[in-house]
Amino acid sequence: MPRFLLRQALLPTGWHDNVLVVVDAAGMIASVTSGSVAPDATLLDGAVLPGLANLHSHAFQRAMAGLAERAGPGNDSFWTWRETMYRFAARLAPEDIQAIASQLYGEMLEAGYTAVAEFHYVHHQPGGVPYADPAELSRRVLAAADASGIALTHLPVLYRYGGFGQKEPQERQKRFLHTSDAYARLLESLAPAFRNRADRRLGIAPHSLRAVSPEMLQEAIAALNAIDAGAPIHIHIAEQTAEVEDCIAWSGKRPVQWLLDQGIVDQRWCLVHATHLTTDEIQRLAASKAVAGLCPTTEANLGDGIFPAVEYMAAGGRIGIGSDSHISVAAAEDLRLLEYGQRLITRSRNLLAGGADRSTGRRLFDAASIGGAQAVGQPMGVIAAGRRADFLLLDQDAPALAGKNGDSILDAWIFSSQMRSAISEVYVAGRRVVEQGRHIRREAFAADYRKSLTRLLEE
Ligand code: NGQ
Ligand code: ZN
Repeated sequence: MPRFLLRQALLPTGWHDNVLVVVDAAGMIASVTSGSVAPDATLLDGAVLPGLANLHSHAFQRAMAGLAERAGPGNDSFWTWRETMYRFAARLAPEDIQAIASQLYGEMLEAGYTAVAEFHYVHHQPGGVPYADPAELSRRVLAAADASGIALTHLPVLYRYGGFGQKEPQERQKRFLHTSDAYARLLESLAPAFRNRADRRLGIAPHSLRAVSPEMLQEAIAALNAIDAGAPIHIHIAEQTAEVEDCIAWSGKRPVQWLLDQGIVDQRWCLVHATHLTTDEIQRLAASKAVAGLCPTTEANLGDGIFPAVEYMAAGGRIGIGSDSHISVAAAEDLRLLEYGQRLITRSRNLLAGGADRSTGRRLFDAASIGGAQAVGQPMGVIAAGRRADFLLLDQDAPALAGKNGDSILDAWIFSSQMRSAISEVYVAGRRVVEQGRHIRREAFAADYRKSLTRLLEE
């Protein structure tokens, strides 16, 4: 069995030295023993963290990151960005989806993410006709994950309507749409690809309360439960104030309030964004044990607003982070911005540290690793027996980390390192996929990605 000796490692009980980790043939941790001597083990000579889960991704959007930063004729908003995004989504061919996702997943691994929840909603051909295999584009995403080595929670998206009250969808949304029956068939046809794989999980993602009816939401959950009754359920919610207003006009309730009132939200759920919350919603969401899926760099880029993280985390609310539109793919940067948003609105510091004399970086990292693992429904998030052997080795020589120990390493990595440069090696299920800061297939992915982008942006 592969054995690793971690010079300094963050375990559930804190930092330990010389940690021997024995990994089984499936890549799961069999045992963890600190204070070990093991000259024959593979030495990870520096500070080692558990891999993080990226709980929210729309892979194709990686290829349009940076293309929506030019002012339009009127007032630019989330909704004008969305039009640009729809035009871009309309042009993608299956090989583009695979090339973009492969490039992105390689970048995610370099950035410290060892798993991703892919909120996958481009399903059909341009115009809306399904591919010969209706799961064609899901299979492209699975292939990209396998090529990169990242663990994947695949969340095919259920999308049917263009707005609250079952408004008909727009022409540009046609590639996304399913009936309940077609959606259940999609899940069934994908399920075999997820059996007996510790690095894959199938879940569902009703796109938003705007895009599905209450009946369809129930039907989708029933279809998932027939396959895996504990599997993740993700939904976009309360990201923009216009959505909150439309939801009130439709139901008399705010989106998070409406969803919580259904009595179905529990640990399986990830409420993505959940930006706009009342005090009552904050308390109730925290008590539900669901994860709030925060995507600070995308939320900043799209002008969403600032999640009330201080109150929510003080109430015991669970969080995780996602890179969503991939305007930035850097775990440290999303964690940093989460804290900075709170600082900027309260004109105060170290707001998410969780108490006096505690490290802000440590609290952010612990919350995101544990909450992220819950949201993606994978055995990860801590270095412990029974979990997958996902490790991040921080670069001993990174100037930002010089002389740091224990939690100061996390504070320095999150607040003062240059993006992902401080991660030197990454392991998923005991397999090394990043060496000297570079994904092992970086060149091949970049070549295919360039080819796709050149063609896409030429048209
Ligand atoms: C998405 N993205 O599905 O890609 C959405 C925009 C929508 C974010 N919300 C579309 N960040 O919400 O309708
Ligand atoms: Zn999203």
